[in-house]
Amino acid sequence: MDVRAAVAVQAGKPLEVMTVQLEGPRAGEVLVEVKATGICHTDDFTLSGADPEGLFPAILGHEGAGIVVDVGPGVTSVKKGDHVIPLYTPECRECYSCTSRKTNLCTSIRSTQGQGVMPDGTSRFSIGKDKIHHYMGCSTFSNFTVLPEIALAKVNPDAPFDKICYIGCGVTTGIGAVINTAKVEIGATAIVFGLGGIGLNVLQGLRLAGADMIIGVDINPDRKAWGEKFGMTHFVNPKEVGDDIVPYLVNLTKRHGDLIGGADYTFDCTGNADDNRLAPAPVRCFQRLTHHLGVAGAGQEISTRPFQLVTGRNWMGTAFGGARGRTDVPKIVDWYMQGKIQIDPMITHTMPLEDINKGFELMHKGESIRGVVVY
Ligand code: NAD
Ligand code: AHE
Ligand code: ZN
Repeated sequence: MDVRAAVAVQAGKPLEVMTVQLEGPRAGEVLVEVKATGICHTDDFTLSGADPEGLFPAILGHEGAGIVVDVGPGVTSVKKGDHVIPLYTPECRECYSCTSRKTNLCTSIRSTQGQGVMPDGTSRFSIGKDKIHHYMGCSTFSNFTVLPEIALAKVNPDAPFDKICYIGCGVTTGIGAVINTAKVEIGATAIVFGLGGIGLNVLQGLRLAGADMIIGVDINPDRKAWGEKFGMTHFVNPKEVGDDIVPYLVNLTKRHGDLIGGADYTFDCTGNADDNRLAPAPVRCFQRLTHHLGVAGAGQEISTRPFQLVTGRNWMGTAFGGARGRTDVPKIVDWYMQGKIQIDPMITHTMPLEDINKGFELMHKGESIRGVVVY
């Protein structure tokens, strides 16, 4: 069938909106009509050419919501008409990773997903005779896409597509980092570096978890007002504090007559590998945690003094907020519908597919929190 897609033809070039061909679902696969998709920084990262797994041409997009229109042989967990959120982290519930219960990163189809193809090793997208790669197993920058059944979360059909698409990545990543990965407790102190589409969701996760002191750190002064909307209690702009922000933060987090302060948790959501070494330093020296969320290009590394770890700190990463997609994503949609979490204010811009490159420009200028394409 003919579908409309924004194709990443070449690294570093704007997406090209065109008609491409999509084959129907094979065994274990599902055809989804995508109703809305968020534009995440990771799409931009891959489009830039920095992603070691970046393939071109490809149909990017991994933050969607839509409706099942057809299913291939053997599909049992979703049916035509179901409302779904595509999962770049699937949940097969059978592989070693899923059954271990130690990680949310299902490994059953990770290798083919990283090669831009379906689990059988082929692509469903093409232009004439030329194949186009899938992306993160989702390719939501197309009005129709095909996914493996295990990469779909069935969600409340009353939930609005143009809002819940954000749960397909940013919302779940931020809130999940707090709830699933860090397991923040009531009364904790936390520092969030970077108050963008991910960091603001970490803030609302901390509020949900009952953290007392929630410090937001951002070099963009406009992010102070944004942070305050989502539970931030203190804002620090490193440009105003001077060169060494660590002692400032340690001092700010002194509690109960402490001589030495320090947060219980930090979350690095800057996506800026050059500054990532800051995150462990203002954490207290006993088994407390710093969480790394930003993705980084080929060759980039993060580092810290071993002293930071010798003194009991843990430095760990989290992908998709530690969420098991088919189990946890429907719950997060319900939290939104029940008013437990906010999404609407963070969707700052919506646009048709034809204007998707404007969405990327708004992101580059720091003007949007989330741009959403509505089909
Ligand atoms: P964003 O650009 O919207 O937000 C980043 C924020 O960090 C901005 O407000 C910016 O001003 C601030 N910032 C940059 N450098 C800073 C510094 N040195 N100190 C303080 N603040 C600084 O980006 P986003 O959409 O929130 O994404 C953040 C990162 O998370 C990206 O790398 C993205 O690819 C990644 N991400 C990871 C996952 C995951 O599963 N781990 C999921 C989604 C996105
Ligand atoms: N392809 C990159 C890694 C990109 C990455 O880390 N992706 C995150 C999700 S970011 C969503 O916006 C992720 O889930 N990683 C786990 C995984 O299995 O990809 C690279 O460095 O090669
Ligand atoms: Zn994302």
